[in-house]
Amino acid sequence: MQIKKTFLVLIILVLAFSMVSTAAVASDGSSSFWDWLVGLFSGGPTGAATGGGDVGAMGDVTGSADWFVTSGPCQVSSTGLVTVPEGCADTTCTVEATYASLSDIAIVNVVNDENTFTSISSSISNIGEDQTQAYTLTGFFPDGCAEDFTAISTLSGAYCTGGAGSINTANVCGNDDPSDCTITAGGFSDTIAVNDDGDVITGITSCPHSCPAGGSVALSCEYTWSDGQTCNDANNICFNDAVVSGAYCSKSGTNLVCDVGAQQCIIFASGQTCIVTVT
Ligand SMILES: [Ca+2]
Ligand SMILES: [Ca+2]
Ligand SMILES: [Ca+2]
Repeated sequence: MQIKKTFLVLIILVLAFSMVSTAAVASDGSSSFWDWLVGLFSGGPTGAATGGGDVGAMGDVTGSADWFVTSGPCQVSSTGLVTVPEGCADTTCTVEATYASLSDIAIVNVVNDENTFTSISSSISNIGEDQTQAYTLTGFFPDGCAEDFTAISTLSGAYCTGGAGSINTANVCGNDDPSDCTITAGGFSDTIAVNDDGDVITGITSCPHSCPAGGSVALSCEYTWSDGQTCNDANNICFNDAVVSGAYCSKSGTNLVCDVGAQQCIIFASGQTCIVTVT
């Protein structure tokens, strides 16, 4: 984006110096600004006026001098009015004035007038599980200027670690959408979504080994997933999904019931099966 920061610098440079031929009498030189301007031209060929004492030889030639900006973004008018366009960083300008055979320069410090950013934005908005990725974090000021806050950024979230430009995500068991990462700097935050990496159910584990004829056994089971992890996630819960088949086999609550006469019961869940021997 276009980056710029507002500067509101308006300076009127009053140019004065000692001139033996000047009849006009300037101010008494008591202000520091005036003293500075006197000092500005104190090395001039016509001799120096000094603060205090007799400054009757000084004249205001602001409107008569030629003004130039020799460095920096400033502009100066024919009457010594310095203006600065919007920008995004502290800087300096060099302003030069010449009058007759005299010249000197002034350094104008241009100070950034926007120091508080009001929003931040991460360079990435989502990331997969089990990834490491670089990011940048940009803070935006009300005038549209931007600044890089990557180095001071921190990360939080159940599956996120890192900060300062690097994000790491955990491998999250199951196929639920993992909770987001929050990236923070200067009291502002942005969200990085963590996406499931496409895990699918590949099997059932932890089924009951056996079931006593005429009795029952807890119908505990878990899914195994394509990334090798084992879990029941928030909405894929094996013992809830389980359908029981086989003669004299049934499901009662969270139990597998094996009536007398059953030889084996089969547990089906999400396309996977496990066989329970009746003893
Ligand atoms: Ca995974
Ligand atoms: Ca997953
Ligand atoms: Ca799920």
